[in-house]
Amino acid sequence: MDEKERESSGLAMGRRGFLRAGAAAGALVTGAGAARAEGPDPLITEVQPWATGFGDGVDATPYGLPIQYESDVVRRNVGWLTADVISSINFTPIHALEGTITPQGCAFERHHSGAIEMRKEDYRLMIHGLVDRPLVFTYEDLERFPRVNQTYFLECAANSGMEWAGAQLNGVQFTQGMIHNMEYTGVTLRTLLEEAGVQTAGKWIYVEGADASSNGRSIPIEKALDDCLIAFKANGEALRKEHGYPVRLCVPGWEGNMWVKWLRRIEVTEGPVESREETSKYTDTLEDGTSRKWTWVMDAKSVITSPSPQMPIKHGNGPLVITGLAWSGRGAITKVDVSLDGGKNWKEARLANPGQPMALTRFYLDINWQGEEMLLQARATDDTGYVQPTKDQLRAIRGENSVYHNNAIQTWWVKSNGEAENVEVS
Ligand SMILES: Nc1nc2c(c(=O)[nH]1)N[C@H]1C(S)=C(S)[C@@H](COP(=O)(O)O)O[C@H]1N2
Ligand SMILES: [Mo]
Repeated sequence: MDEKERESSGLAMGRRGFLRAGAAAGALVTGAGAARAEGPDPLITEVQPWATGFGDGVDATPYGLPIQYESDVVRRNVGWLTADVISSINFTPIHALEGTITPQGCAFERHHSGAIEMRKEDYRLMIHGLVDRPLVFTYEDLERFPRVNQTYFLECAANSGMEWAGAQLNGVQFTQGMIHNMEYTGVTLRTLLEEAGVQTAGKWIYVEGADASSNGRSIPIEKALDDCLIAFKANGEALRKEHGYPVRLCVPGWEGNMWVKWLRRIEVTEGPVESREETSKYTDTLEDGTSRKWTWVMDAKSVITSPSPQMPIKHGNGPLVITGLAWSGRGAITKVDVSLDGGKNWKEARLANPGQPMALTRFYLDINWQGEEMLLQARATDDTGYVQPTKDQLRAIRGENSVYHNNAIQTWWVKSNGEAENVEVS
């Protein structure tokens, strides 16, 4: 192989060869690459400040925060949604996250009476009611039961609740961001219920938190004994205060409201308590004005996170990665279809990993974009065969006065300049 051949094959080791290879690769993909080809890139040819001295020592940040350049990837709230920030909600920046795990530091928060601060030492969990042995557990007690690790999404039933009547909020963070997905470590609720001995008359449990709101909810005993988790770690570390430190309940696939934080009491009961949170709230108003209760499961849903209003296309024509998230409270995601034309034609997206039950699934569709306008949609299918509905299909049953459980297909209108807008294609 002579010099020339080595250079063109990309094997040349000299600076000239490296520059040429870099420029060629860049030019293939982006406009910026083409500009680089015109002259030397000082980021490559000049010694940069970060290479002329030392970086931070190992103890500069004993517990690290994201680098300053990522400081816009944060939870955000919508001021007009609630009267104050104590009983309020904010939204996960799902437009800017990748993979499926939500870092606790930017996972949305929903509090009915604010996030409380409790020491582990002050934690008590009581199980009583229709049990053979009423019990109280300390945090240390919980640590001595066999542990499990499970990844689950938590979606607030009100997620997308502002979008019922039409396109409202301009960003996937706000339209679909009442969701997070974490790997929980804890003890199964079944283990603790068996320790207490559930009597045959016990058909429900009532769970409540230690905060002033208590956020009490009734859960059928079948679900309690099936897959609920008493969690004390998330993503490997202690739960953050805002997510229920030191202990929260996980109710996989079911609406976020049931995932009681700062869990303090589990009462085994004959029937449901019919608390505020399951009667005046978290019920679904139907087309005819009546309300449906006990709609616990979060049905299959998906959304494109990029491009989206907060993630415009900035790189011009050529390869474009379309990506998003899909999930189902009834099981695993088996398929996600993506439409570029508002639902007329569909292409099957690539799942980054096989769908896991009741956890987020990441999908991709890699296209060659030539600046054409698009009406981007994603449509999820789960392993029960259920297909995510259009807004019209959902409204035919639910009317427009619903708040909760809006799992309709979302549309982003991507313009030829790469900007995207929340629009409705019913
Ligand atoms: N004790 C208690 N648990 C609670 C709440 C609360 O206000 N108090 N809010 C519920 C609601 S409505 C939701 S959507 C989830 C939100 O969990 P997160 O704040 O970890 O995102 O917690 C639920 N558990
Ligand atoms: Mo919620």
